[in-house]
This record gives sequence, structure tokens and C-alpha cells, in this order.
Amino acid sequence: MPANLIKRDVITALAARAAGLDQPEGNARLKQVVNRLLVDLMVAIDELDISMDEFWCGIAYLTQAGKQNEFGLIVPGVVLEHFLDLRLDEAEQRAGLAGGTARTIEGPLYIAGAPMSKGEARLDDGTDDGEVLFMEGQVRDVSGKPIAGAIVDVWHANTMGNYSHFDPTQTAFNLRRRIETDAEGRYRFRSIMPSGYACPSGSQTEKLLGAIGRHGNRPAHVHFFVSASGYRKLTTQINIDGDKYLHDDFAFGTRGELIPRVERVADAGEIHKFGLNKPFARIRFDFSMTKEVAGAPATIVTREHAEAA
Ligand code: MBD
Ligand code: FE
Repeated sequence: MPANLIKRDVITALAARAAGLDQPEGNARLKQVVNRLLVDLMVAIDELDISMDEFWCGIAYLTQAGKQNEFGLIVPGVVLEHFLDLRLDEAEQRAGLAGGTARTIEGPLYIAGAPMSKGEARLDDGTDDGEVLFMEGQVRDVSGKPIAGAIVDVWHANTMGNYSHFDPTQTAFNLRRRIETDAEGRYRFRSIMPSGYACPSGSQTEKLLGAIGRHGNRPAHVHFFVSASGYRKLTTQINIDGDKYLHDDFAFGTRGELIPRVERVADAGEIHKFGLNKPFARIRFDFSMTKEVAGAPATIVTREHAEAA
């Protein structure tokens, strides 16, 4: 079929009726969004001459993605989660809210309610014989003043790139903790060095990425939510320097400011001091928090999460 078969005002009229614009009932904001997306979709179908087979192939794809609970993975994979970050960054700039640690995507694998501890924690359950990682730092305001009592909610993958809860072979809340900063605003934890996540083979996400010539790998990373009363909640990650996918993340989460130096410690005295018997890795990373201000775009995101059992 040729492209552009339908006049634009026909599309506009169809979308308006389908979105309930001529009805008094219903949610006005939802109508606005449904209307716009329908117009854009019909225009795309007409301009690209999307065939019936292509259309229903797309619907079957989405149906299966929903059944497999994969939208949380497709969204970062097609750059939309990063795009939302860019919009929030820009909105903050315009509201005069500069500074603070860079944000990056949350991703689909957070579980609320991880065990709490004060000052320090061990994240791994000891069953994964990976490289030991000690990470520590300070939570401060943009002027450098330490923030005591901040909550560092940290989660990361194991040496296979898998996350507890989603990986039934791991114990509950393995590699997930909430750490309250001490009087000097400090947090520290012992864990194992994560490996990068790869989209499950056979998943709808992997199928799409493969079909458009892309891979589904992330560099190794550690996720954080940092929150403190009076400050804007920070959602971020650090990436592990040297990873093959460091600047080739399928989820577009890498930011230059979020790649701390990884120190490899092999000195026998240091190893002993840390209570270990083999070399380990050390990362220091401080978080800088901006003050909450009235009217600024919210950084607390309401989003459905998987529930801990
Ligand atoms: C992850 O671990 C992740 O952080 C993102 C954004 C997507 C998939 C897996
Ligand atoms: Fe992740």
C-alpha cells in the first residue's frame, strides 16, 4: 500500500473521539495523553505504511512482554528511562537546582524493605566466592557539610549478574541493604564485586534488541537511593571501571561522574587489617545532596516494585 492514505484531519477526529474528548466524563489529563498517543500512532502507521501483519506482530510482541512482566526492562532498553532522567535534569537546571551527584536510572530490579543498619553493613551472604569489595563514602550537602542519618539504600547483582528475589537461588535480600549514615555522614559496606547484567536469553527484550542489531548487556554497577530529611531523593548508580560494557550500556545508564576509581589492594598488611586472606577491591564514593525546595519537580517516583516475599 502507499503511504499517507489518510488525511490528517480524519486522524485527528478519530483520535479525539477514541480518547473521549467529546465526553464530559473521565479524566481530562488521561484523555489528553491518550489522544496524543493515538494521533502519533496513527500518523506513524500511515506514514510508514505499517502493514496489518506488522501491526499485529507488534501487538503480539507487547502481549507476550506483558505476560512476562518485561516492560520494566524494555523501557530502559529503548532509552526511555534515561530520557526521563534527562528531562528531570533539565527541569532542575531551569529551577536553579544545580549541583549534587548525577542521577541515573533506577532499573526494574529494586525491592523495597531491605534490612537496615547503622553506619555499616555486609551485603553478601558469604555464599558467592567473588572478589571482596569494600565501598565507603560520605553523604554531604552541596556545601560539603556531612549529613548524618541519611539512608543509603544499596542493591546490586552477584558475580553472575543476577539480583536476589528475581534469582531464586539467592537468599532473601542478598546484596540489598539500607545503611543509615553515622554522625559524620559516613556509610561503608562489605560486599562482592558484581558482574554486569544481561537480558535473559529468550526474553522479549532480548528478542527486540537482537532484531535491531543491539546487545542486552549492562556494565557491572551498584544501585543507590540516597535520602535524607530536607534533601531531594537521589536515584543513582556507580559503574565498575574497566568493564567491557562501561560505555556501551544497553540501558544508557552510564555517566562519566559515576565511574569511581577501583583500588585493588594486595598488600598483606592491608589484607590482614580488613580481616581477609586474599586481595580485595576498594571504592570510595561520596554523595552530594541538593536541598528540597518547594515547587521543584519531584524526585520521589511512585512506581510499582516487586514485593519482597
Ligand atoms: C539492571 O540491573 C538494571 O539496572 C537495568 C537498568 C536494567 C536491567 C537490569
Ligand atoms: Fe541493575
